[in-house]
Amino acid sequence: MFMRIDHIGIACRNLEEKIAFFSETFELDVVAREVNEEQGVKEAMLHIADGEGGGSYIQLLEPLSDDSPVGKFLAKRGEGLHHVAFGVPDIAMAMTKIGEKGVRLLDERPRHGSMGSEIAFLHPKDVGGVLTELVQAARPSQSA
Ligand code: MC0
Repeated sequence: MFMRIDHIGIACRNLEEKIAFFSETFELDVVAREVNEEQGVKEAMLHIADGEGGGSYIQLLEPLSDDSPVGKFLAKRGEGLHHVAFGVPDIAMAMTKIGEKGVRLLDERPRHGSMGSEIAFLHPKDVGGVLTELVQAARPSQSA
């Protein structure tokens, strides 16, 4: 079901500072920046590698407000690893199959994610304490 790790999401208080650190330290290019109002984040994608079905990235996340998911996470746990996102070929099918196994889906239907992807989250309490995201990458013609 999982094709690859699409990205790991890292929560931070200052996006520009963290972009500078990760891009300089690990020699990674920023390939996308976005404000996602629905998710309450300002974010940047740093490219690591390309693989079957899409690339893999570090995603840096700064909250748009204190009561957003990332804002609450920062207040409770501080900066650090926020979620792990797995690439799937068909997100609707993956959601159905995983939901049938008793894992709580945090989204009833796929939502808009980075770079034209479709995303859905799984409850961290049902996945070993790790907030887990499913990602169906945009087809090349959609991501331009
Ligand atoms: C909360 N918990 C986490 C967690 N966030 N555990 C592991 N990793 C995380 N990131 C734990 C808390 O410590 C708490 O455990 C319990 O879950 C309930 O948390 P809460 O602080 O009371 O907050 P809730 O329940 O209101 O919300 C938590 C929940 C929420 C995960 C359901 O944040 C959510 O729906 N997240 C999905 C959307 C999201 O995160 N969007 C931002 C990234 P204890 O033991 O203390 O009870 S958007 C994104 O990434 C997009 C742009 C993309 O990839 O393209």
